[in-house]
Amino acid sequence: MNLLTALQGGHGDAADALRIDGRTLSRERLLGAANTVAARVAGARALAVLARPSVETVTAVVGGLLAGVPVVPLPPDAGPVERSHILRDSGAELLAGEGPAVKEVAAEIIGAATVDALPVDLGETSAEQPPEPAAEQAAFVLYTSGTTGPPKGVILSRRAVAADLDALAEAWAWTAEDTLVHGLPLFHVHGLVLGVLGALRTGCRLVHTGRPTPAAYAEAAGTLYFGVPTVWSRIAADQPAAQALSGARLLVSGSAPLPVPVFEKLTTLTGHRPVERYGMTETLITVSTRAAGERRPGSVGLPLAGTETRLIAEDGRPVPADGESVGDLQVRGPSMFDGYLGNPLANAEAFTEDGWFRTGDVATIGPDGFHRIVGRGSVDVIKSGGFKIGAGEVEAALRDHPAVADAAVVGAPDADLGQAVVAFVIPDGPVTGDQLTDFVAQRLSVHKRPRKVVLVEELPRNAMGKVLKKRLLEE
Ligand code: MCA
Ligand code: AMP
Repeated sequence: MNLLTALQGGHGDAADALRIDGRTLSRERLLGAANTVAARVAGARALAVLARPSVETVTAVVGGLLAGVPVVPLPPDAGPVERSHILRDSGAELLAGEGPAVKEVAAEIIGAATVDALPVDLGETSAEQPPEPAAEQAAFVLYTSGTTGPPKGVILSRRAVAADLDALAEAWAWTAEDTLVHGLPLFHVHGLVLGVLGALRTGCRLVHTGRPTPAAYAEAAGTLYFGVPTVWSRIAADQPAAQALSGARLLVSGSAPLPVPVFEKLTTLTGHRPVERYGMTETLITVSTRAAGERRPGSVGLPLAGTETRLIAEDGRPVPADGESVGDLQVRGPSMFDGYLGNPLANAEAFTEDGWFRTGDVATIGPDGFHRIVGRGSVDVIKSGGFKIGAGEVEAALRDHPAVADAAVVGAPDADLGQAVVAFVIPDGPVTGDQLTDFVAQRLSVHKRPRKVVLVEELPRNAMGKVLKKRLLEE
């Protein structure tokens, strides 16, 4: 099984087969430069990649995949706490990417976790391609937040990635004729696995806009567009940008719920009913509406080919597929991950005894098989702008500040971001909300920063001492 079929298979090529934040690369040039990366990383335990949206990042990722070395994307804005956790936990020995940037980052983190900088040089090329690694080998270790503790490394095999991309290609009629456009970060499933490997497997052109602004999407003249709901909501609010997408073939939303009014506004302005799909870092994309099927607002549609889903009640009994009864959504199929890296406890909790993955999402399934995601089981997992943020991780960062006695973090409803991170903090000395926001932005990633900090004298707690987050949300 070849993973990057279109890259290696000699499909039609063009000088601008890939356009990433304004710079272009043919597939031939990408393969040649990636071969040189592959030769340098062969045998490494893991390859970290500084995941800025750039041609160097894509080359580094492809180099790791060609060599069969698990690729660990590092969020480019991750602060020292998050960076050193990812590097140490993954065991990455090398950090690849744009020359000056990787050298700078590698120099900074020495001490906390040691990695050697591997600057990508697009001027270098090699025709020597390593043999295709086994399908069971890990393609990626992607870090994702849970309810508590630091982010966990999700091991995704080459087989799982290939299976998911093929199922999506079928669901969305995605072919080499498409031009895929998006501006999503290259350190998550959405932007990297679907948004980059999808293009290298189907052979379609790729335009990465750098940032996912309405103007950049409008200018890109694509056929297939990916976005998180925040991106679609900003496009729906920008009439000329939305109308410029009317010539596209398919608009796809995912990573968080697409609000029904945004679905409807997009339909009016673009003439397209968006496809909505559902997935997780651990499972890849598992449920989607179809290019050639009904696209229903508020629904993520049907399981992809090969994937099975079920709803389970709190008492463990099956929940009927009547479109109204809610249950915990469990999934299994060919795109599942191979466990959390070095985390047997989390692995044991993640799967049922009979091998189904507990998504943590609450859903309904209709008699027609259509799935509706109605929420998450835990208030401690926040989705803001499509990013998953663990309340516990932000709380721990806040408690590291000398003027913080305690903190509780919630996801408050937000018209732009879906949910916004809001922190309730008991101060232990003079401090402002802005200072605490900057403190988190610098230690973790910028998107994990609280958008609002409320200084309080105490936090509401139950008899067990647990913070009553639902009460905080009501406030
Ligand atoms: C602001 N900035 C700061 C601070 N405040 N920097 C440092 N300290 C601060 N206190 C800067 C940022 O660096 C950034 O700069 C700029 O302000 C804007 O940042 P921000 O406000 O965070 O941007 P936003 O407008 O809120 O972002 C919206 C977004 C973003 C673009 C939609 O949320 C996004 O990219 N979301 C995609 C998430 C995603 O891909 N999720 C997929 C997960 P500068 O502009 O210079 O950078 S995978 C998944 O969920 C599953 C599998 C699935 O189903 O897909
Ligand atoms: P991540 O860990 O970043 O991969 O995020 C996975 C989570 O995103 C899922 O468990 C859901 O809560 C959420 N999610 C992804 N797609 C959708 C969608 N279309 N509708 C509702 N929630 C979604």
